[in-house]
Amino acid sequence: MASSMTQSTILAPPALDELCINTLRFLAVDMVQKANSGHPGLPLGSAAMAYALWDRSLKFNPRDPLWPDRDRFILSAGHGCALLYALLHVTGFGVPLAELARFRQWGSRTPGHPEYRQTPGVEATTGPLGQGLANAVGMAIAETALAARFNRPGHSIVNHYTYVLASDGDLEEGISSEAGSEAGHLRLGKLIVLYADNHITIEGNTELAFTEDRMARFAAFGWHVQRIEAGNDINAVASALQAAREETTRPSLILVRTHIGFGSPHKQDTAAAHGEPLGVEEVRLTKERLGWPVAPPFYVPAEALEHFRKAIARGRAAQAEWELRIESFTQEYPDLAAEFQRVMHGKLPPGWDTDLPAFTPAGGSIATRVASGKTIAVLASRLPEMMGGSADLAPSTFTNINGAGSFEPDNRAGRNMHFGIREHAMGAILNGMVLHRGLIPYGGTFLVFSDYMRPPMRLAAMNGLPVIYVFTHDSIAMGEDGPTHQPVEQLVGLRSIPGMVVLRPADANETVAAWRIAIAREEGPVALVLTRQRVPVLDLTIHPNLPEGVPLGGYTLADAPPGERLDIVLIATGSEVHLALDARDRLASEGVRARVVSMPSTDLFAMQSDEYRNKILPPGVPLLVIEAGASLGWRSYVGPQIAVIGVDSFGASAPGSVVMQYYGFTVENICKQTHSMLRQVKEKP
Ligand SMILES: Cc1ncc(C[n+]2csc(CCOP(=O)(O)OP(=O)(O)O)c2C)c(N)n1
Repeated sequence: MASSMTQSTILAPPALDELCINTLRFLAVDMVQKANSGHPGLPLGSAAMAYALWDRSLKFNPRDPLWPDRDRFILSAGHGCALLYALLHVTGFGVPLAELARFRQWGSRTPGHPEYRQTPGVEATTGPLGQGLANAVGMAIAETALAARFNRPGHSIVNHYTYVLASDGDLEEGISSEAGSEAGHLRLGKLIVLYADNHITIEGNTELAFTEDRMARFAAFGWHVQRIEAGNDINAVASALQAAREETTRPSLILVRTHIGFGSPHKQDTAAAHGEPLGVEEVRLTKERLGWPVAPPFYVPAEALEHFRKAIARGRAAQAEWELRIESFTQEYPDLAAEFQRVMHGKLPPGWDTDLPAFTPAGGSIATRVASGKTIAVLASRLPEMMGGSADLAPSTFTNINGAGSFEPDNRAGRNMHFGIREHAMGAILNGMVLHRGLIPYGGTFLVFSDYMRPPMRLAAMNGLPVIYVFTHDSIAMGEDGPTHQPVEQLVGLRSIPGMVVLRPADANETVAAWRIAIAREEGPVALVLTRQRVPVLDLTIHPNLPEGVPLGGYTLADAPPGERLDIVLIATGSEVHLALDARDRLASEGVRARVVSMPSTDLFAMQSDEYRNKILPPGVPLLVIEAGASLGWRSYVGPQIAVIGVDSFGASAPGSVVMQYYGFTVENICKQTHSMLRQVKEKP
């Protein structure tokens, strides 16, 4: 009797575990089969290790997916999302079975790749390989920084792990090296990556293109690395996860040998399992092989569901325990606790933007990058949640918060990030910091190198993440470094990203206004585009409407004399606004009545009412745009009757003022173009 009891207690758990793992496998298989598209291979191969994590260690509450101290789980291999949706369903998130049956259909909570805010429990949009892994680095940075800021002896209110499930593609992408190197350097001990080493990508075996020693690579980055040969051995995975958590000073990579399409008689270990349904017959054979009923589809055995749903009680208990901790923290540190709640809710403190710097012409010309640095200094003194830096260009981008220290392994309270020369990872890390919540992150580089971080900027915009980019050296006027460093097509490129607000301020005062917009924006990213060279300061006594004008995207800075007919509107952005003002004066002496519209943000201008836009750009009045960037796009912002002085070729190496002159950015040329436009208008019947 005693021995049979012992036997059943030994046998019962693995049998239940197997049942649970197969539930996940076949939910995913059935989802892909029903949708007739998707990726069954990764879920079949990785279900066991994902189960080991979710069942044995992941701290989450399906009934409150956004509870602040939950562990974060990022499926970096977003194409395998059928596995994630299956996990979310069985553990009791708001993803009912009917939604699994609507995988990849219009309006479902189960889109083709995980999308932030579309599915409860999805922490980050993933799919572009490598992004999720780098997002996780940002989340782990946020956890570490917030723990340093808020935890007190005996009060640990920020204390969670960031877990990633990554694939070969994630590790092949260069961003994984950038982010891996940064994470190793920063000693992010609470970042744990499970790597599904299944030897297969789309074109076939990884031997075709991916042969380096991945463990050695991550060890060289400063990671703790472990290998598991049997990917379905959940005890081995659980032990490795335990060892990873016990390693507190290095991030962990656990290489798990898995088999893509596990259990499929004809597709396991082949690329055919990767990205297409198994097929009705192969689904049947796979189910039979793993001892699963062929019908019905979307079968969830009651015992498995009951076991999975224990996650709800577990999660509630974990959250309740944390809430008790918060309570006692609040009693002992009421101000700090209120501050914690404020930053985690993304609320700005009262008075954060009062008395921001105001610049006067008497102070002399000043580069907008320098004005930005001065603005950061004031904002950061009021917003301790501001944390940012640059991709090794801080002395040029003026992104440092003076006196705030560097965020480094020996100074977790530092607020200046050193991203290294890793723009791509910087962009994705910034996304992860926003996704975590509790911080206002920003990152800077030269505008021309924004190209290196375009994929994460696109995701920031797609997901409405309020990341702030500080892009300096914003035109050919940056000069001597030549065409490799002179941005041309970047402005229009950034403006073409839906949801991105691009602001190119004309002077120091517009820069302050631009930062105010950037900090206040909750709906998505803002790119601040700033000059390297000094530009005159617009006098607020002459242009009192400047602070209210910038948030409208475009506004009249200098008008034709009141009551007189308007001949032309000169629209300029950034440093070219000053040329436009000078040209307006010259044109006045030549009998031409010109209005100058400063348009720091075409995006914000496009959001204004027709009435406002028609007031600023009266229909029928010719428009001349002056912007040292590609002319493409202007017509769509401001209408048909338009000419552009722009840059539609690459730049050249020479002092900035000389380059600008050769490319036509002179008062003379603006006047010449104006007269030529007006002649054409007159000649038209
Ligand atoms: C940046 C990027 N490039 C290309 C793709 C297209 N893609 C999707 S999955 C995949 C390769 C999948 O191989 P692996 O990462 O090993 O996943 P598995 O085959 O194990 O499912 C590729 C190239 C992508 N999603 N993201």
